[in-house]
Amino acid sequence: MRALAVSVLLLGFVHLLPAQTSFPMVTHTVPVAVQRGTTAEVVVEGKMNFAGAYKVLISGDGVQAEVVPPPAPKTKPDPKAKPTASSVKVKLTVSPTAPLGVREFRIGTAQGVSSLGQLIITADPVVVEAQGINTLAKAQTIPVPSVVCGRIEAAENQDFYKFTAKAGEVLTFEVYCARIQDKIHDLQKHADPLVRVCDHTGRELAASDDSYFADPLLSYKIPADGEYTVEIRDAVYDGDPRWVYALAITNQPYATHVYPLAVNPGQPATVVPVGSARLTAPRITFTPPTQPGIHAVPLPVGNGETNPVPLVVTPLPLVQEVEPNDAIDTATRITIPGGANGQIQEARDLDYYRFTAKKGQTIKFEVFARRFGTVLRSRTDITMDLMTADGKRTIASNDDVNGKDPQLVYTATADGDYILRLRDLNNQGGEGFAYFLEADFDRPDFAIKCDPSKAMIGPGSRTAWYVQVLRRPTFKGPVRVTVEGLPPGITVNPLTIPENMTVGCLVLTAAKDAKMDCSIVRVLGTAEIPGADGKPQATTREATPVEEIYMPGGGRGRFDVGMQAASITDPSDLLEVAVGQNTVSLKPGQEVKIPVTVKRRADYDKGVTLDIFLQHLRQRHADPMPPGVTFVEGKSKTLLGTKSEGYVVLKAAADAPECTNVPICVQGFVSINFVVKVGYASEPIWITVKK
Ligand SMILES: [Ca+2]
Ligand SMILES: [Ca+2]
Ligand SMILES: [Ca+2]
Ligand SMILES: [Ca+2]
Repeated sequence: MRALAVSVLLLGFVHLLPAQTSFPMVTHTVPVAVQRGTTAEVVVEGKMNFAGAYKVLISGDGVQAEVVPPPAPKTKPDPKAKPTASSVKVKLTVSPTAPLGVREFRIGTAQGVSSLGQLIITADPVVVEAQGINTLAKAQTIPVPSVVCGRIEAAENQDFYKFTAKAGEVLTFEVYCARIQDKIHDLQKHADPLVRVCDHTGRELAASDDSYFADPLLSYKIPADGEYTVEIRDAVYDGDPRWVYALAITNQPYATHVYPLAVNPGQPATVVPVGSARLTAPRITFTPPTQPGIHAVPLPVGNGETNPVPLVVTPLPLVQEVEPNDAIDTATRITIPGGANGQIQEARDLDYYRFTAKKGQTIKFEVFARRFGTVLRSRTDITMDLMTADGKRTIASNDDVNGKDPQLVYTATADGDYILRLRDLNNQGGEGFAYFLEADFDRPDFAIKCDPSKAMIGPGSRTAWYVQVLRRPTFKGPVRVTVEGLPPGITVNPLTIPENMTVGCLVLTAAKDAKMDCSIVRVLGTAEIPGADGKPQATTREATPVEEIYMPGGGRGRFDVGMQAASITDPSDLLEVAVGQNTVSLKPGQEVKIPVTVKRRADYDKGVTLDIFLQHLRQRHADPMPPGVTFVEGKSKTLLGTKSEGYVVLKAAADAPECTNVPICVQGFVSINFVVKVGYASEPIWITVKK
């Protein structure tokens, strides 16, 4: 069965399209890397329908991307048949100064903006895998430095590349493969690539399996002038035609990590690189970015620069751990607010820190080291214990909150000293086990997320986004949500998420005369937060878009991404979801029944399901109802099948608190497959509860 699926993909047949209209789903890009300073064409492949592709949205600066129109068909197309395409060619023009690394993109098509794709901007020339290089004897010759783009296209696939190198050269081999699959909507099985460097006889000299999470990376010093090979394959000899990779081979200085990991914004800093860069530059002095946060920054070495290296930029005053600090009486002192740079130098290294707190102060300790889905790839999995000053009692412990990084929040019960102990969970240590410990008062703050991460809306139609607020315990206020960068013709309702709610509903409406377009948008949350002087200050946070991931077996997974996008499409399956009333005023204990009518496009005759929640298989991803108001699914008619009339019943509990004009909407969902549903929203329904 799988072999059949493989051949269908390889031959580029267009899949049988379901009657329902889906956004196109990107699975992979060939080749998956483009050299900066060049113009190149890549083919973006995927599922569903890429017909009518007209625009490419790409993250970051320095890259222009456009759709290359397909050649005119050789035979005259059937005018009644819907045009279909399983791929789209994209032309990329990359400026010589474009930042290096992985970029996110989406394709705008007549059916909607696609799920997320990723490609890589490289410094070195791109080489494409040749056919039939699956044995050592048939290895493909490549230059150094270069970036080979290929794929682990089938089970048992091994790709061999040969190159010449000189004695003493230090080469670094880095694979981008697993990391460009995490955000892919429909790629249930992921690659676990490995690389092996061999001499010309095939004798293994060095190998790497997992370095950047599942992606391999190794540096190797060439022992003698001659020819060498590098092999890439899946760790268990699995394969899939969608498993594309970029294998970068460089003789330039490379740093996997630096110590210290955290630096102050815009202030010259000196770090020790880990990796081949150390051979040319035992220490590197540079000026970090001015924006606090997690960055990947190329560091100056000689006349050139390294690869982008992960760094934390923080305005907090920084100290470095002072070894030995493996016991309470040698603990490194930190002040709050402040931060400490440390590393787990060797197996079983313990790092003790001492701080002073006053009774009632709430302090947040957060470690930055290794976070899946970010550039932070320290080798350590830190676990953290908070203890009394004598070390006799453990007050709290934490291992993982953000990826493998721990976080602890503690309200001091007495004035005095406390101890914080960091160690590696697996009792390992060494180079690259660097971490940054942030210690700050738990300030009132919030983050927001937006689910889903994209919208496809026909003229005159609507869809909904659900915005989730994640409040620090010390922040109670309302958050006003706004959207920037919508394509002309799309509007959203005003939205303020009150202090007793965590989810808000944004209904995106396309005007009846809206023209087909798509754009990258930013969803922003603004709240009044006490500043350094204690006075309220308007503070804005940008929402993290949540990409829907199709999980093996049919679950709806979610993955944080960087690009939120909205699109105006051709008229889609549902033209309108009309509700009997757009304001609801309830007294506690009262119930209301709202009639719902869906208007289908003339040729759309498949099922429709109504919902107020964003949910899948009873797993609820968003509930925008005000507290005490419930959606009584048992009394509602939501399974419309091929009919068009239904209703939803809402009920305010006897103790429901009062609220004013909280927006919700009814969505008509059209199922594309076991996971994907396209939501068509009603206008906002404004709910008020009044005693
Ligand atoms: Ca691996
Ligand atoms: Ca240490
Ligand atoms: Ca230590
Ligand atoms: Ca951990």
